[in-house]
Amino acid sequence: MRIDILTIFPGIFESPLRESLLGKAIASGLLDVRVHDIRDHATDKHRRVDDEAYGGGPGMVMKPEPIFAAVEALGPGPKRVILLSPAGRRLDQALVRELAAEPWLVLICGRYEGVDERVVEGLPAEEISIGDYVLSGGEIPALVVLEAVSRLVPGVVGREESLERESFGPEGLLDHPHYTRPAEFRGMRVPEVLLSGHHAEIERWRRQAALEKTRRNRPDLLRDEPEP
Ligand code: 9D3
Repeated sequence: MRIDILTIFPGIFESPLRESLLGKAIASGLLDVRVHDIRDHATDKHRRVDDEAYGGGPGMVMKPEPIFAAVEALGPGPKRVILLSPAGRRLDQALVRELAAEPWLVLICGRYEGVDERVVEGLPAEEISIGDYVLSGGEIPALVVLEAVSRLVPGVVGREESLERESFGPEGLLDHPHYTRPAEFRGMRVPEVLLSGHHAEIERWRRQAALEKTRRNRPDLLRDEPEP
């Protein structure tokens, strides 16, 4: 799978693309990730990528020309172009699955107050948000999309983990609590049933504990309505 990232801060991507699972997937050729500096496609001598907002107001807006030029420089081919934007459709695992089935993604990272709307309209680009909180730009969201999507590319994640890749936990519950040695740490005991070797009882305990954690942390997952 090919993923091109367009940004005015290419340095942000250096270590995340080098380290860990993502680094290995890129080194092994499973993922072809390329980072491009939008500023390289500015045409004026000051290499400007932003300008004042029509209609006034505080904050600058990213100009459309360098972004169009950066996308067009990628060459022909079937691309799904995404603008990371706080005004986008919220990312969830269903959307991640959809994106992972594409051969070629282009992720455009906005900065400043936003990006000229003709990027959305004319490229065209679909807007995706990673959640309802305010960040300073689309770079970290692009890394979130990249990491979530790459885990679903065959071969990126090992066989054992890939068994649980499909759903967001069984029946849409949060994961059960996990423990490792020692059996007692600072007075806190590992639940005895987990030490018992009684697999049916362990399964029952885990399901109950997952249900309680979901009720406490994410009661919205237990209602049978779709997400708002
Ligand atoms: C005053 C209105 N703000 C929108 C909520 C302005 C604004 C805030 C943050 C404009 C741009 C940004 C930068 N954020 C992103 O580019 C971004 C983002 C985010 O802030 N939260 C969640 N997902 C994303 S994806 C891109």
